[in-house]
Amino acid sequence: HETGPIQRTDAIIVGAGFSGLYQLHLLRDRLGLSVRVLEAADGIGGTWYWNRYPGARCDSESYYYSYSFSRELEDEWDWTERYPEHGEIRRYLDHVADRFDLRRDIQLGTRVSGARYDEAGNHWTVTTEAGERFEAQFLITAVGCLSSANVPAIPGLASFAGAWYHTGRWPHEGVDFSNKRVGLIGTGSTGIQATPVLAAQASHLTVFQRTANYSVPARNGPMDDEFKAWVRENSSELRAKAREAPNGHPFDFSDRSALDVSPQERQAIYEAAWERGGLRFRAAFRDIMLDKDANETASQFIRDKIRSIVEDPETAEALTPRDHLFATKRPPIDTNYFETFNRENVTLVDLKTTPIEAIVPEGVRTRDTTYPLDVIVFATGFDALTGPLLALDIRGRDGLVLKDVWAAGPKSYLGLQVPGFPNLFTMTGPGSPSVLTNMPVAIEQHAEWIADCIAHLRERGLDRIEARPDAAETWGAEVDRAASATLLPMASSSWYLGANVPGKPRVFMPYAGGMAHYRGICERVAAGGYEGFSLR
Ligand code: NA7
Repeated sequence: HETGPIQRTDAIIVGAGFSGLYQLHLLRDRLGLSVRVLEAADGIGGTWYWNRYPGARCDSESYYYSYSFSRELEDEWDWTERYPEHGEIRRYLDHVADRFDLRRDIQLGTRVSGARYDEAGNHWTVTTEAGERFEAQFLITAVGCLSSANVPAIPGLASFAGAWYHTGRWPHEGVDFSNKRVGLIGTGSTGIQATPVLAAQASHLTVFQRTANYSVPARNGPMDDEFKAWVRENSSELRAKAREAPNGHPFDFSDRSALDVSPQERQAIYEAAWERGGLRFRAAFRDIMLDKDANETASQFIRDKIRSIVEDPETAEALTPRDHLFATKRPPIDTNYFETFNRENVTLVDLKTTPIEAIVPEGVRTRDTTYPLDVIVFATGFDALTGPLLALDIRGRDGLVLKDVWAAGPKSYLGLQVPGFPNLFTMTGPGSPSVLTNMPVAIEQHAEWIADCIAHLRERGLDRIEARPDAAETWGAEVDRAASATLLPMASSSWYLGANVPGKPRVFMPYAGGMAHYRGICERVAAGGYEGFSLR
């Protein structure tokens, strides 16, 4: 049903998380466009609006998991912890929305159900579930990459007598786990964050693990005054370092190979990296993500750590990852994850030996037994990258449907545009390096590139930009090449490959050539008059 008058603006942005907020600021306040942001949730924050599960916090450190475009914003905001918790990130984004007066152009509680390009009028018509219609020359998706919750189709879920939740759709009032028998399915970054917190609250926690995972201690802690002062003093340098880094983190990457040092020296370097903690463990040697033998030394170090932490040898064995190498799936970081399996009230179920057969009214039934549960928590991840975009039902020129165009896997130019879909920009989409990057760094680059592109069109009296098919083909080959130059495609069960969603095409989706390199490519494309795009 379509009701009401069509509401017209220059641009429509879908999503009010980190991406949508900054894109709105740029298009409205720097370019002077009229902009409408449509957001499905009842609040801003995107990922951080939805992910409120126990233990939810960012794996990037707070002082660089934030916008860098405004020095004033940076100076007036104080982070309390090394890794910000979900609530603190929401408060930060609320502050940004207020500070830049963004709310007046954001319409909450508005879920987009379709977007159609009109060739004759050269505009996009966006429809919402409530039947509203919006029209704009430019459509920008800022819907996130990990926002379509993946609840596995386990038979019997509807029959479960208790309550169940997906971590990415967490009830805002919270869940009381006291005196509850809780089952947690999934041991990715989310399950690994949630496990220790759930174990502390529940009467019993059963963790259902399909793939054992590597994890490095986060070493979270309060931001003390000394550290805050250091961050302020070094802010410009830290931001510059993040911009120039392969993953948007201001890490000092070692220039040494893990294979060029003695075993004793290597062990000492890994021990120091383990003590320091966090995602920067990867930076201990330059070739951990590039060379199988080098990576194996890191993988083995973590396997040994797991065995040294987990007291029960059988549990330790089941927790030891063997199916993939360290960080070839998104590497989690944790606070007492492995230690939690030493608690009396925690049980690990290895689904590789006893798969889940069904969910029954009283709990989860595996091949050999039934685990009675009051609550099931699905930490089973997302239909990553393509899921949120396909949910918008985007239709371009000549009746092209994005879902059909991407049936064999996503194709894009620079991860920013898709041939056949003029004036549509996809922030943090497949083909962009965003999910392999400290996200705000990728987001700022995307938003600025898109704003510059629209400014370029307007200054020249042009009204349409569309990626050329040959450019998208070439970019697809570059995405493949970049992935093959790393160890990332080796993890056959990773969501980078779409492997976690049954029936999804197995294509390595993110651009693995590094954020800084990607930024350079995008800058050259723009400087060359938007090479690979047709401008009209
Ligand atoms: P992930 O990383 O996709 O992890 C999901 C976990 O759930 C993973 O251990 C999966 O096992 C498991 N899973 C998925 N489906 C099932 C079924 N059907 N049965 C049992 N276990 C299952 O999602 P997260 O939310 O942890 O993290 C997503 C991103 O958020 C993360 O990378 C950060 O960027 C932030 P599998 O490994 O597929 O065997």
